[in-house]
Amino acid sequence: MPTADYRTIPLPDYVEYPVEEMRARAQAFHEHIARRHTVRDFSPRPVPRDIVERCLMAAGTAPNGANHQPWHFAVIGDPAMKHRIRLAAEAEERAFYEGRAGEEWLEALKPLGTDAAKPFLDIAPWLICVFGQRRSRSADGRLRKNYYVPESVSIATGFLIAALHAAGLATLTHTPNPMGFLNQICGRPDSDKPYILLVVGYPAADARIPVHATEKKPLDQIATFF
Ligand code: IYR
Repeated sequence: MPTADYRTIPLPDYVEYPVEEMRARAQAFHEHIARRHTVRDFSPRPVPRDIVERCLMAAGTAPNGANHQPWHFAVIGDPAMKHRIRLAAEAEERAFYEGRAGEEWLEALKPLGTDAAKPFLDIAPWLICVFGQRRSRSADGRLRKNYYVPESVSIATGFLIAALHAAGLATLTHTPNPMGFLNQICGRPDSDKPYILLVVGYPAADARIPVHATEKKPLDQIATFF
């Protein structure tokens, strides 16, 4: 039943391509996104803020629960704040690598060569703390419960990573565990849960990536058609 709350407009900006062009575009996007690699060696070269802002606007278009857009991006370029984050993250990481992870997890991480040192948190020009909001305010100021928060935040983060890559920037999805310190440092309420700390910048001139990270499963291992 239509209600006063439910109003529609014609689909405003869909673009249909001929099938051959669709095929070419799908291939071009695959080739484009396959050139995105998680980078851990960042350059200190500055990145203009407006570029990050535009990528966040792209992230903000992600599909999400009830269109409550249950996310907040705390964007940190301030060196003192980045350093506080580094110190707090490294403290958690030391506990993780010195035992909290457990043997199986540490074994799984060996091909990535990671350890508790996170110099990129000082070096990269931007850190984006991605928070999921369990509750947030509607346009008219009412505090509402949010839905599908992890799913919504993950999709938006995927959009963000793709947007940053399209702009020519390198990213690292960093997940120190636990990340509660980000609420304190970024001044976010307890109802905001930190999901991912996205490190953003130019790769260092001599950046390297683990071979392990380049080994992607073939289609027949990731998809079943019926
Ligand atoms: N958060 C740690 C450990 C880590 C865990 C996974 I799963 C990774 O894919 C990579 C790292 C760290 O950042 O070192």
